Amino acid sequence: MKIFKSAIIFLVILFLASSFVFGYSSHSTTTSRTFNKYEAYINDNITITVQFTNLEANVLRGFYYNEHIPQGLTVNIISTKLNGVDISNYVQETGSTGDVYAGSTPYRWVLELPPSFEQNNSIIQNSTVEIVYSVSSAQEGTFNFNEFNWIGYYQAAPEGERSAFGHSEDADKQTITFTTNPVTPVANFVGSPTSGMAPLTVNFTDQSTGDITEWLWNFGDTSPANNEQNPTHNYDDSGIYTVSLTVTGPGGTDIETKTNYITVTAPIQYNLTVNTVGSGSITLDPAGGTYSAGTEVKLTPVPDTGWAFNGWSGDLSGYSNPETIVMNTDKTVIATFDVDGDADGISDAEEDAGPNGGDGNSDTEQDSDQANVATFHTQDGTNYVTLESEAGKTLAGCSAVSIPSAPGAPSGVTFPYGFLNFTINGAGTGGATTLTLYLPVGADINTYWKYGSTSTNTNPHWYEFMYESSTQTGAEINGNIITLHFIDGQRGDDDITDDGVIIDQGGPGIDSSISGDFPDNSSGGGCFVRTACGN
Ligand SMILES: [Ca+2]
Ligand SMILES: [Ca+2]
Ligand SMILES: [Ca+2]
Ligand SMILES: [Ca+2]
Repeated sequence: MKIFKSAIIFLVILFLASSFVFGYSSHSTTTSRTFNKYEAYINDNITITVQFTNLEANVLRGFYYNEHIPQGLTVNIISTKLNGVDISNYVQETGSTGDVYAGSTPYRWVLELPPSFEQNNSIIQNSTVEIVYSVSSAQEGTFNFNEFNWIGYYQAAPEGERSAFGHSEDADKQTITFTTNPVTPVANFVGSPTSGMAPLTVNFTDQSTGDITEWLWNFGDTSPANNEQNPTHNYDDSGIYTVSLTVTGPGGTDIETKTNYITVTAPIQYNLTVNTVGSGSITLDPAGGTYSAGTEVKLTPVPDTGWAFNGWSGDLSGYSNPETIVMNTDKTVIATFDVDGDADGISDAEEDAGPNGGDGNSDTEQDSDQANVATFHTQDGTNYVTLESEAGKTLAGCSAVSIPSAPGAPSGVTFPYGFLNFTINGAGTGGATTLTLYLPVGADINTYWKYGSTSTNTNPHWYEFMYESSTQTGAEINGNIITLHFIDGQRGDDDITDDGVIIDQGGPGIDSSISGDFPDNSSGGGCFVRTACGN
């Protein structure tokens, strides 16, 4: 039983070393035939190693090893060793194709010739014969190695037990394949564009030929190497850059270097000059005042205490606060500041120039004297709007702002009055309050959108702010008059905080997807258009 187990373990080891094979033997010997690989390119070599060991106490004489080499293969004898020592005193024989099996040629390594065995390559117990040779093919093809066998003579054994032999079996068969040589890579590429102003984006296109498995780009700047086939690279700094592409495949490697290939020129710089009228300053983002062509600069007017921003001139116009400008030439911008007696963010001069002689909410008081009423131009300067918070509350920081350029803007909605920015103070912590927005007579809007944070999404985002009975917040629209319902800290309050302060940035819009005429106030039983009335 113990022997049986050992045999099983030995066979498992043999199986794992898959090319190590047994075959049949008439005496106690082992034979293996090992291939260093089973696939090769044409004209490349596959090396075959044969190992024979005599395990019997008797000396084995007259040993020869015989292979049947498939037709079409070229054989190269590499070495023959007895106990690790090269021997040359043996005979290498080659037969004719088909003289034993059709389609193969016998190759024999004859270590000793009977009857005298003068070569003296006797194989004593535990001696090993190692035969190494290689095969190659000049053409593609699959070749089946079927048979090997050996013969020897135990001279001192009893009569009838002297002849010895062994041969391979089905499990010893091996198929090898020769495939077409890979095409040697030749590197080449183009880049586009090859010149321009920093920062320059260049699209590189691989034009290499051959069998390629790996690309390695060096763009000539300090960036790390790139392994894409067709990369895009940004050159941030001016300079002249040499670009190289190394391609590698089974057939070799090649490099294409294009010296001084990419020319990046320094960007043109433009100056932004800012001037002020009145008492205030302008903050620039990015700061500096000198910018590369194409830079977008954000300008924020900062009035001194008691003053308010009142419009742009020079290379900007309108009232948007803040405003952006694109630097494509030298520019000069003037911000006008005027006294703001009621601290709502809109100057006296601006409020006094508003509709109805400066009384936009028609309460016979000048809006410039009312801290809860602010009248001012919309961002493009073509219209006036009036904001009125409840009596006892005050407005601050009122301004016209551009429509946010952030993604997520509602399609099909236009904002003819831009966006409006304001803060209501004195609402009481967690308190509810309303703001009345007076648009020009004849305004025909049907929605109100905001861009800001909500408790369910604290990242600024677009959302429609029509009245909801469930939250009691949102816009009710009645012709040119809009009532905005707020609750401190709730939907619509951009600070989403119970602090008694309502912050709003939003705008009345026209949603083209809402078709038909809108009923006026009288036809809806007192309900406003597009509100949750009746729910
Ligand atoms: Ca004012
Ligand atoms: Ca008034
Ligand atoms: Ca006012
Ligand atoms: Ca608040």
